[in-house]
Amino acid sequence: MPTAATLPPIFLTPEQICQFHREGFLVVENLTTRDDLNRVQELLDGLFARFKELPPELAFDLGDKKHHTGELVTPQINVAVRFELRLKETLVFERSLEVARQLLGPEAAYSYDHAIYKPPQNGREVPWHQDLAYGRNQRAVCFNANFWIPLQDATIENGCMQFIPWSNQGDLLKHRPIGGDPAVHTLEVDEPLDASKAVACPLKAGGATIQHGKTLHYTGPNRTDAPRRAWIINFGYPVGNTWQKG
Ligand SMILES: O=C(O)CCC(=O)C(=O)O
Repeated sequence: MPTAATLPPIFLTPEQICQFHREGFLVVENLTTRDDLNRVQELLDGLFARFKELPPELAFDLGDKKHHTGELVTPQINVAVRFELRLKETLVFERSLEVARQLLGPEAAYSYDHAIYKPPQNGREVPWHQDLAYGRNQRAVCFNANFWIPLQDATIENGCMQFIPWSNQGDLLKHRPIGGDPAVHTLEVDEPLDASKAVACPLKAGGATIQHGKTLHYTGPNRTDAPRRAWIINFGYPVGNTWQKG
């Protein structure tokens, strides 16, 4: 894996930029270094260690009812940079912003972020959904790029990202909380879905997948004995007056 000294500059090709806008996702390698991922993990581990002290509307379980007693299945911290500003000083943040500007335009800027940890053998998928269904910054989400950055290699076994190509070109589908349970935060598509064209994107640590706000995506359960950690940063392009910089 490259070091900060050997990391190549990232210039997306016109084909990569077109693929992102046409098919709704892109895989990039060598976005950052092992040392930088270690730093991100150190900062995020610090936040997960004080999960219960964070505001409950921002730190909750994605794999069960939003709030419950007992072990967390898929803990998530939203807007992690609000609690750990040093995340914005990492190389991966800087280089993701550069890539977002190549995809969206020079005014693209940080919009929000979240961190999702899947504990070993967590037994729970994140079902098919479109981020736009969550409704935050709805207009802006049409002009955004969501960087999913695994902190270790991402595999089908530990829950890498999977996408349905071209789904970004279709409609926003009907969603509901998993199982129709209003105590659950996590949404699932609530209409027939043909997942036979899904593309799984295993990824070496240091890379990222990037998806559009309407692209259907999914991650499987973590079936390994090691945690699967990911930091997700969303960059948006200011459109109209509904968009707020994070
Ligand atoms: O990290 C995961 O397992 C799920 C990520 C995801 O679905 C998202 O960022 O929208």
